[in-house]
Order: sequence, then C-alpha cells, then structure tokens
Amino acid sequence: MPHIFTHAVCRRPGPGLGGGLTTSDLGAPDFALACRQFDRYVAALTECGLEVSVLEALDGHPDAHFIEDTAVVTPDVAIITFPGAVARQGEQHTITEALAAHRPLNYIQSPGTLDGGDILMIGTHFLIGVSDRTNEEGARQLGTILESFGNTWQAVPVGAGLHFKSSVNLVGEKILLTTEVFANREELSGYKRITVPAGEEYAANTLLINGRLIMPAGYPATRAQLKTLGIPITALDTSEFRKMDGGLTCLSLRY
Ligand code: CIR
Repeated sequence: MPHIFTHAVCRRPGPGLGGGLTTSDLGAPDFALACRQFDRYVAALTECGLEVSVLEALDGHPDAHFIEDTAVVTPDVAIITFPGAVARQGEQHTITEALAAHRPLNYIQSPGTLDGGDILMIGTHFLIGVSDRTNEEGARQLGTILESFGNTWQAVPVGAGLHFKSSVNLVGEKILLTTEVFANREELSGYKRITVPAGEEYAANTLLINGRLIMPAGYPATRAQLKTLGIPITALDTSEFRKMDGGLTCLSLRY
C-alpha cells in the first residue's frame, strides 16, 4: 500500500520568482498566473485529504516556493537538507519551525549537499539520486539517518534532468513512471515501469497522493498510459513553474 499522507507544507511564490535558477528558455514567468496555479495546486492537495500549511513568500530567495528541496520527511523524522545550489542555501533554515511541530529534526551537514527533489520514498525504501545538487556525501548522510529508523536506501546516479524526481516517480504499488533515459536502469529493475513517451518528459514529475495522481496538464500520451492504472487523475497547469525548472513535486513537502 503506498503511504497515506495527512499534511503538506507549501510556500507561496514571490514577485521575484523569475530571478530563480533555470536552464529552460521558455521565457519569464508571469507572477499573477503563477499565483493562480499555486492556489489551484494547494486546492488539489486539500482535495486529496491533506491539511495544507501555506508559508509566505521568502524575500531574497526566488526559488523558495520549490520547498520540496529543503527537507526529506518520513513517518519518523524530518531531515533538513543542505541545498546543492549555493544560491538556494539558507532556504532550509526557514522550514524547521513548520516541521518541528510534526517530526524530530535531523540535518544534512556540509560538505554533504542534498536536495529533496532527489529523494523518492517508496514505503521504507528510499531511492537517493546523486545529481548536480546531491553529492555522494549528502546521500551517505541521509542514508545513515534513514537506516537508524529502520529504512533501507540505494543511491542512483542521475545522469539527466535536474533532480531524480524530474525523471522518476511512484505512481502505484511498486510502479514507477520514468523517462526513457531511466526506463531500463538496473537500480529500478525491481519495479514495474511505465515510460513517458519522448517529448513528454516533463510529465514524469507526477505525484501519487492518497490514491489520486496529480499530473501536469498538456501531456495526453502520458495521461493515456496513467489512465490504465484505474485511479483518478487531476491535471494541473504548471506552465509558470516549468519556466523555472520546477514542477508538481517541488511545490510541497508531503507527510
Ligand atoms: C532550482 O533550480 O533549484 C529551481 N529553479 C527548481 C527546483 C525544482 N525542484 C525540484 O525539482 N524538486
């Protein structure tokens, strides 16, 4: 049974969101539209039964609404990350208060770096992407903390995409949605895999929450594949966050 979530924490985008990091050339995000897309996202999480806390935008941190990168929350512990991008370091200190009310805290320490977008929780097993943002030391520190709570983990090199979850996500009991690059990876061989068709890679960033899939709008071939799973699907427009290399998983911490 995939994990049942009861809470989420999100952070509103601020008017400076276009100043965040990006590799895409899709143009500048529209702040008003981003706010509407964010509100719809929060509503979708609420419709999945989550109690959602919404934090205010953080001045001077234009990527801070991609809050997933600041922590890894398991049923036992919240691990505050040490973000891999220098420009994002500091965001992690602003999440501790919200999480301390729900979990004991633990910390990734420099020289370890780790972004939450690289961590996929599959029950008590964790896939930890080692990427441009999460280094081997960060993965090792997180793995040690997870093991101390009885979990298992495995490091997975991320050769493509920003984060591991830009390319691989859980969409059902032992079922992963992956881009073609990850489709035949040995580390994922224990899972059934659904491959996102070429050209729809962004749709791999789909969320499974309490028996519902939340996917980005505009990816009909992926949607048709996910429909075969027989669970409800909500499609959300994330165009303004995509311009900044972000998507559905990045916009919340779910626990
Ligand atoms: C960044 O480059 O850090 C942000 N512009 C996007 C972060 C997306 N986060 C995620 O995939 N977990």
